[in-house]
Amino acid sequence: MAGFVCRVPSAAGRGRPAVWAVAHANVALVKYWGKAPGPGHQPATTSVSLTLDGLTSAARVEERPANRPDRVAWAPPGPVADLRRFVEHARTQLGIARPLDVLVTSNFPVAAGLASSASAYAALTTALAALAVDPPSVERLAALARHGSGSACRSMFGGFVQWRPGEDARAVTQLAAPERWPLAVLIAISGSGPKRVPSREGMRRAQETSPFFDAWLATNAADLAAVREAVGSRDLRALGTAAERNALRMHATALGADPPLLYWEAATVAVVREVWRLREDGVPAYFTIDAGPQVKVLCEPGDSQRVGQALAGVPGISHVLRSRPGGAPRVLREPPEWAFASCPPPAAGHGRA
Ligand code: 2P0
Repeated sequence: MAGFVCRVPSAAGRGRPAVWAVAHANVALVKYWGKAPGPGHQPATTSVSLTLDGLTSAARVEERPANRPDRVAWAPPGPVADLRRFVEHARTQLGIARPLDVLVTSNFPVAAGLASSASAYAALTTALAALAVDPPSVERLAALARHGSGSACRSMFGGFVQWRPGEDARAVTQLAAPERWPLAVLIAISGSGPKRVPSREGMRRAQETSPFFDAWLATNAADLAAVREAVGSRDLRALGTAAERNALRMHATALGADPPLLYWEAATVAVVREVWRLREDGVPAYFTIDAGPQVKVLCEPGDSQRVGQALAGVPGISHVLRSRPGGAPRVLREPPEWAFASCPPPAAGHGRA
């Protein structure tokens, strides 16, 4: 795939090089789980996430000659209907006249509960904005990214990010920059196959059928306040306690759905117990789980070696990814090195614990 930075004739007869952008995944500490009516994945509640360094998607966009159709693709290949719809919507919003050639890829397992749609649509939004005649503010781009996937709006910022319902310019805001709190985030991988039920479907089913969903909505404000305060004071115990509580309540709505949703595998529960055992041994480590079997664990950087080894030793865990608070999306003039291969390896800096 060498020669990615190729040129096509522009309307003015000059070539415009392809644009690449990269964006990171995020993990929610107060989950987005349930939608409000309205276009572009409006959330039912306010969520807070942490952008994850090294879990990265890259998007390449290039203008095509005027008489050609859009060409959109995932690498490795995946369903493109949503991607195509998003590109059409974004082109209108950004005033891009020409047809586009779009390729999106990630350096971590897609559709396995690691929020690859968030980083993918954030990277794509950033790349498309680079083609806009009058590039909008990052707040407006976050509102646009939300049309691809709700959680993508949070990946438009680095560090701790809050997303609240509504269309106003402050709906998505950064609570703290990544360098303000250098936490370690370890991700225990227990299987990289596709999720049994995609998060969009799981969210819908829980909202429409779970008797626990109203309680989930009612507890959002308290969890949000606790997480915001913990981020402000860099209190890992307070942050972790609230994040665990919020994750388990989200999964309680899933268990109560009809038909029920159980995203956990045996290894998921074993990691949760290992995290609790570490705490009993005096190591402050806290978990959260999204719509998949993987467990993400927050701890102090100085404890990450010990925590990583403990997680890697849990039966059913194949490997442990290491991350930390990550930054905002970036535009590149050439592809990141890992995106040259069609099945990219994990990013540099991610090893097995
Ligand atoms: C979150 N998740 O806050 C929650 C926790 C999954 C569990 O955001 O339908 O892929 O595209 O808006 O963004 C995953 O949901 O859903 C998600 P859509 P999305 O991270």
